[in-house]
Amino acid sequence: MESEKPILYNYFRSSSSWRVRIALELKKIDYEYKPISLIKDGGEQYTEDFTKINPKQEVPALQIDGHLLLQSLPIIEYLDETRPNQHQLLPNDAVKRAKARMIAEIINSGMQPFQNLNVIKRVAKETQSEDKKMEWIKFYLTKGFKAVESILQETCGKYCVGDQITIADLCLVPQVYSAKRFNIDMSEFPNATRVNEELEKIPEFIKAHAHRQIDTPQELKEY
Ligand SMILES: N[C@@H](CCC(=O)N[C@@H](CS)C(=O)NCC(=O)O)C(=O)O
Repeated sequence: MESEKPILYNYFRSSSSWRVRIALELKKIDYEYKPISLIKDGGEQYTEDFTKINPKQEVPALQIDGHLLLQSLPIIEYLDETRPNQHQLLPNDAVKRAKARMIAEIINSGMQPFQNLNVIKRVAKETQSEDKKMEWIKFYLTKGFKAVESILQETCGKYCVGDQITIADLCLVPQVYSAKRFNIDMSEFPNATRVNEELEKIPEFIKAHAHRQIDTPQELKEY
């Protein structure tokens, strides 16, 4: 295993980046934070240099152990497999592992893509309407949270799947933040709300929060 300090290319408010930041904290991995602004000058994700790092022009990307890894969920699984001694994020039990991945996947493929910056910009452009854009986001986030909530009814303990922090929790916290940002009424989702509140108390989750990063704008910054 190479000893160079890992580099995380990310953006403070990117929910996919945030998942990986939580994993790095839980795994006690010291890393270099390379901010890639998704808004500055039309978006640094589109620069030639960053496109060489991630041809899909998205954050996060993680340089670690001599490898460049893309896609938050495979990155988290890699960290879990290579650092199994700290906070195991995929449960040993096959059923619990499947349920944790199920929740993570609903958020990863069924919610985040619909609120992704380039997608919502296109919706606003095609419809010529900010209201239609907000309706679009609200529709998909509400649909996703309905599904997550019904699974949590069966799986949750202190956290999404029992009392162990799993990959599902790493996805839930940034997604709840996004939902609140887009004015989704979370009172419809009491389990997701309660689990999120529990997770938000954990020091590693606090450290990884969008409002505590080096590229967090001053007006949002919490110390
Ligand atoms: N499935 C990818 C999603 C990555 C992604 O969509 N990242 C967003 C921020 S959360 C992004 O970089 N968006 C740039 C854009 O929309 O232009 C992952 O989990 O890493």
